[in-house]
Amino acid sequence: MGGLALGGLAPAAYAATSIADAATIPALVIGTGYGGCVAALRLAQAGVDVHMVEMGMAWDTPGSDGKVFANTTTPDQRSFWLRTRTKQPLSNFLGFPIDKNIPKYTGILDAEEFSGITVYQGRGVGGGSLVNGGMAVTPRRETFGDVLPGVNADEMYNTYYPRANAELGVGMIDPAWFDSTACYQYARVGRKHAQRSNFPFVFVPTVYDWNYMKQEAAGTVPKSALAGEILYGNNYGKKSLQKTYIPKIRATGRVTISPLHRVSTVRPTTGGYTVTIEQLNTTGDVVATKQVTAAKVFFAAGSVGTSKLLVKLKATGALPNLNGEVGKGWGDNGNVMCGRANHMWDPTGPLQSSIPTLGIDNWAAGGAFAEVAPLPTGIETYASFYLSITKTPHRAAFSWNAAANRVDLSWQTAWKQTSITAAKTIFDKINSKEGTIYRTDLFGIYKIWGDHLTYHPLGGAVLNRATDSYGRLHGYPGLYVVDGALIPGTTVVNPFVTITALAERNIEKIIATDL
Ligand code: FAE
Repeated sequence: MGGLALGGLAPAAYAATSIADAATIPALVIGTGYGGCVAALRLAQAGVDVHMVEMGMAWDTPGSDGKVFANTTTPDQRSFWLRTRTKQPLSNFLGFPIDKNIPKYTGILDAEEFSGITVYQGRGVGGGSLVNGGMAVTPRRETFGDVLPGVNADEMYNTYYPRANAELGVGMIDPAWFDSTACYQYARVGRKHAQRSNFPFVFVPTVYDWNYMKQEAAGTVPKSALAGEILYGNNYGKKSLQKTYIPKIRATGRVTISPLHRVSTVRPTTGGYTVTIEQLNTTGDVVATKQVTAAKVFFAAGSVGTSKLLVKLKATGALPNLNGEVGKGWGDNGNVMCGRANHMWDPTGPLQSSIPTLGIDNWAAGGAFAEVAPLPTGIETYASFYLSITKTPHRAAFSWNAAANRVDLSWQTAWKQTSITAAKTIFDKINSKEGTIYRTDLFGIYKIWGDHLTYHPLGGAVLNRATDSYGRLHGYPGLYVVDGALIPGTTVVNPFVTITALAERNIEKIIATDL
């Protein structure tokens, strides 16, 4: 399929189903993000019938404005998972709070609050691919030992990273267009400042359809990245899983998907596992409870979703033989955000593509990889804005809180100081060189650092600890982890390419040996 056609297509509709009570299925996949889609596609191609269960919505039907997804500048009920007020990562602008009331709805972005950290996650068929920035980065090979110690790097770099990049449709911006288009002025300013402080900068590959973006800039197609679409979904140009793995999954004819269904329990039974599934309505109420039997169950509910399920199931006696590593080794990929105030003669432009494409690599010297991020407000802000991924030793654990009937996370906000220190190795130097200062109006009043959140939850069921070296959970044959929970807290860069590549590696082995 050509880039134009792919970019212009609305997300492919597929036959969403509602799984029947008492169904018996060979393979059940919990969650429809990267790990879940890889597992479902490869199992189906190997001849196994699969059912995918997704707590979020299908996101294949336009709302009253004719669009499937809401715009970042005008959040509505579609924007957040069961909240009555938005919780935007950038909470303030010019010091003023910008959150607003919305109807409670099974919207697309979950801002899940734990003590000390808010974890942003996508909800819906396609998982995080629906809401993420599309930055599709393979870690430099020399850093791979920090990411997945114990995994053969040759195999990953020769086979599974290339496979993941090809399936996800990863591509690079045309550098000549980057240099000329108004919508990346903000990134060119970021590059200039990085260069003047002698930092190496890199173009970041993405899954955006670059031909489509060029046409957006030319005004010949409906705007998506150039209309600021990102956090609440992208209506046209981004190649989310809805445009890559999911159509392939559908084409196998062997996979059914139940949106608005949430797995609550998995317990052993003769011939496999009994899985309890709650069907939700769009205000989040449980409208039906179903029990199905699956020979094999693949946990792909994301780092947080999978960890929460496993910790609860171990503690409450459904899966008591899971080992003591379950819930451990969770990290935030060192995420921290900040803005810098530029001089009036250094405008970043009122039109900013929502897809970041430039990074400042100070990993080796300072433990920070910073992306030049947009502030797509539609007005000139004179601000440079950055998301940094940093080296941090801190790892938290999930635990079952019986009194409150929920899973807690032992993260401490103070741990972000390590990340701030690493990010400052870049931005203190740039500020000093440029004679500029940090913005203090984006995360509260007089608050420089966005240190309250992560977009990159990783770990909680770590490879070679809670599972064997291919994601088979210790203690329960036929139970697998296939998502970001396997990765012990960092991918050094943005995570989804690594999550996809690891899932490709593991499922290949599982199909060859377990089925
Ligand atoms: P994920 O994609 O989170 O999928 C898990 C799915 O399971 C979700 O759809 C859940 O709704 C569903 N689920 C959870 N619990 C249950 C349950 N009990 N029953 C049924 N379903 C359930 O997992 N990464 C990058 O590499 N580049 C970026 O530019 C980037 N930007 C991001 C921006 C934002 C705002 C966010 C939130 C994330 C971003 N990420 C980015 C992170 C990336 O999307 C994330 O690492 C992956 O989506 C994780 O993939 P998993 O397969 O682990």
